[in-house]
Amino acid sequence: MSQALDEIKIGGLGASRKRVEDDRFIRGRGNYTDDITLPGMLHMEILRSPLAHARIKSIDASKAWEIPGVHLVLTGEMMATRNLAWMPTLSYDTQAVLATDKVRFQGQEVACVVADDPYIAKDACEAIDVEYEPLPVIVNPAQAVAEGAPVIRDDKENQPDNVIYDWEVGDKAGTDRAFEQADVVSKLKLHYPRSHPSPIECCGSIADFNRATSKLTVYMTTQAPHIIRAAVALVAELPEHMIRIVSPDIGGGFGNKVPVYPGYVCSILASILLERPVKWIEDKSGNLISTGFARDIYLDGEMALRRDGKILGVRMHADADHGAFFSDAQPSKFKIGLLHSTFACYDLPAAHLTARGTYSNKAPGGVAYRCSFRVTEAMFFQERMIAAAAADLGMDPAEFRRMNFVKDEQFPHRTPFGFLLDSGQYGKCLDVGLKAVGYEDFRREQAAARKRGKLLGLGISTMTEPLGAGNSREYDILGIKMFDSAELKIHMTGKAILRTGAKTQGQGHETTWAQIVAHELGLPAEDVVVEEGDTDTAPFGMGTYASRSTPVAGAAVSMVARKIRAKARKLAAHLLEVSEEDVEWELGRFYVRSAPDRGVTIQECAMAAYSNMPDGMEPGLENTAFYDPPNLTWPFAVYLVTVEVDPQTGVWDVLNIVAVDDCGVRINPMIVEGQIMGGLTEAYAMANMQFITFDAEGNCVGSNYMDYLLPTAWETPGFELHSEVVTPSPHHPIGAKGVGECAAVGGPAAFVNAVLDAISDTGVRNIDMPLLPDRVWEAITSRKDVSGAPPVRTDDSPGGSGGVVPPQASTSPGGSGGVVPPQASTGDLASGSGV
Ligand code: MCN
Ligand code: CUN
Repeated sequence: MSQALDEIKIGGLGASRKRVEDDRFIRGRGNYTDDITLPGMLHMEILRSPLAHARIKSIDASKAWEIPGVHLVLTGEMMATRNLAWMPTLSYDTQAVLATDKVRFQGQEVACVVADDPYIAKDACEAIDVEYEPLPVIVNPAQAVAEGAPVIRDDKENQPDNVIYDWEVGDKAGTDRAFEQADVVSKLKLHYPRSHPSPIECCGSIADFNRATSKLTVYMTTQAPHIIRAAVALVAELPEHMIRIVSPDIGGGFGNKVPVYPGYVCSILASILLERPVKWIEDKSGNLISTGFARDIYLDGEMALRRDGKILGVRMHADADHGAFFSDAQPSKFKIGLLHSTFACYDLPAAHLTARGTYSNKAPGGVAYRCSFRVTEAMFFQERMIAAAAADLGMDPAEFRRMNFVKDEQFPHRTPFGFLLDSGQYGKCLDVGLKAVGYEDFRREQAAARKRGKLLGLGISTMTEPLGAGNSREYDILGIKMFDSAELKIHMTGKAILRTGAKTQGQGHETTWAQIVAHELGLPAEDVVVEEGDTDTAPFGMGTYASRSTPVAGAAVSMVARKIRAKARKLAAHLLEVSEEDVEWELGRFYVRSAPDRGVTIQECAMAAYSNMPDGMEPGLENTAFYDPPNLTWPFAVYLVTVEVDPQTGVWDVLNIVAVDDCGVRINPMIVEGQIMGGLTEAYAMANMQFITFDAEGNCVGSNYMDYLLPTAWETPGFELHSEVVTPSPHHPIGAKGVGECAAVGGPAAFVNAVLDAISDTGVRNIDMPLLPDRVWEAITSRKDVSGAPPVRTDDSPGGSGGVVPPQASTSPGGSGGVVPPQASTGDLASGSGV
């Protein structure tokens, strides 16, 4: 009798298995960095700069040293003696660990104190006397390139200005021709404001240097432990095999925990100097003010259109504000991440993108927040531009999209920017979404409601995201090729441990990787324990970001399980006393082809690997796979949002959200839905309430949860999720595509398009995020766009209490430029008018 195992029953592919990690989390038994206490451990706190740009005239730490319980005060000067005042970033720039010459953003690390407890350390920080000489401040790209702008990075040779890069991609001549042939040219310009991943757990590290063994162990909140090990080896010049990076449980990463932060480096140096464990746990304001933010990009584009709705070409320019150091974690070939994935799902004959990155007196960052390297900005611009173009043509936005989609039979499809899309059914996803939202009925209702003065709107957004970097031919970070890995050890009783080079931060890898093993080997998922994040035990991998884990590490899990199965087949042939060619496989069991009831289970094969292997066979049942994907995976999604806007107040309420996600084969449908709901919540937050901005002096406005709003369950709308469209990735071993970021990437434009649709009678083409009620109200009453960086209201800002950005006031991003001298009155920041 055949021992057919039901895959769902063993927790294999497609099982909505409960997350195994949640058991410890909901019992309060998680093991986060701050939960770890080591014998003799000291505590470190950071002194941050109150000014955005200032020369450091002197630092007097003598009073701090005198405070009882203080063990060490680190300053830039001391770091410099060990060549550690500066460190390399992941984008071939340098970043100050502790400031020596100047401070370049508010919140920059100036000194560290290590003490018996964090309170003493904090008090001692306040006892450090720093004398600053304020310098003119730059808070946007227009100011950065304005004439006479102060050079922020005067520490660098060959850096005469504030430009980090000028980059271009695509076909300029072909795009110019498309515009010559266009019947209609549609234009759009917008700002995607700075946002912050803001995980609930802040960043932190515990460095533990043991002089006796020369071993450095660092427990820390990193999404990419092996990259950190490499960085520590190179920066601190320590031997790599003497460095162990351990990422324990992580309370959310969202991209915030990819970069290398000064706090990590200082805790390591302090531990080496003091030969005691040193713990640094960032506070919330420190996290919001100084660690990797995202976006802050000005996008300006136009679309060449034929009268019948065919898109002929797209031209785009991006101005990205990277803050004081270019510290993006992104593939090194692409200066502005994968922004050129924009319009990938549309069949464009030609496209051209130029991008300029500039320094400013703001915290460094720019790339990471649920985004796969700026794909969020790419998709936001794409779907806002598509909506604007449909309006200019007087076409239905759904039909306009359908007409221009890459069609099912066109895959694999090469985009004009050079990406190769693997698979998709875009039209089908749109159909499912339109039906679910009741498109035709809503349009009728909307028209009827408008007659009664009620403003209803429907916004559509689609997204396709390049997920799974590498392949190693095109993708590397600092020259390290992007691939990933999995190691599987099957013990003699058929229980197993799996380790990968990825690092879960809430995504549920401990649950889903075991499901892949269950699918490949027929072992019950509960018999497979998954471990990630310890560089001493995990195989080398590039970590978890860019939703690359399923496309790359997940593929490696399949591949290593298949290696194990190949060896198990030999063991089965030996046990069954037949030749290997006569052995067949079904889930969990090998059997003799001619006598199907003669079989052995995978568990029996495991036992044989340790107790009864054939002569000459290497014992054991363990293996490792490194997986270098042939291509990225390209999930697709359609998001539809309906809203009602109150014309009296500009307040808008979400009526309905429909999400149709096609991420290929779903390993765990419940986890996928959780990822989509989380992403939609963040999308709603970005569209509705969230931004971190700066006044003219570079003061960060929004470095606390009073100003930087996180949506709770109370304000988050409900979602209707659809999973009926499944287009497997043709090159992924189990046909899965990434999904972790999709909804955060594609979601924001659906909300904005919905609000703009509701007020379409006003002729307003753009309101920049966040769509706060006052901005929406301003647009309705002025019948003008409300664009630019979010305004900061001050008493003396032009327009008095208003302070709303003049719509599209100038042609340059962020306004007319003009550098603001320090301590000058706060001008209208958003228009960049300065003084
Ligand atoms: N999955 C699945 N079937 C698929 C695709 C994915 O079952 N076809 C499952 C995976 O097995 C995994 C989860 O969904 O358990 C997410 O997988 P994937 O899309 O591969 O994304 P990663 O695991 O690489 O996670 C990274 C992604 C990123 S880049 C950000 S940012 C983000 C996100 O995940 N940060 C998160 N989701 C997050 N969710 C939580 N809870 N916390 C974060 O910090
Ligand atoms: Cu861009 S945020 Mo996720 O890739 O860690």
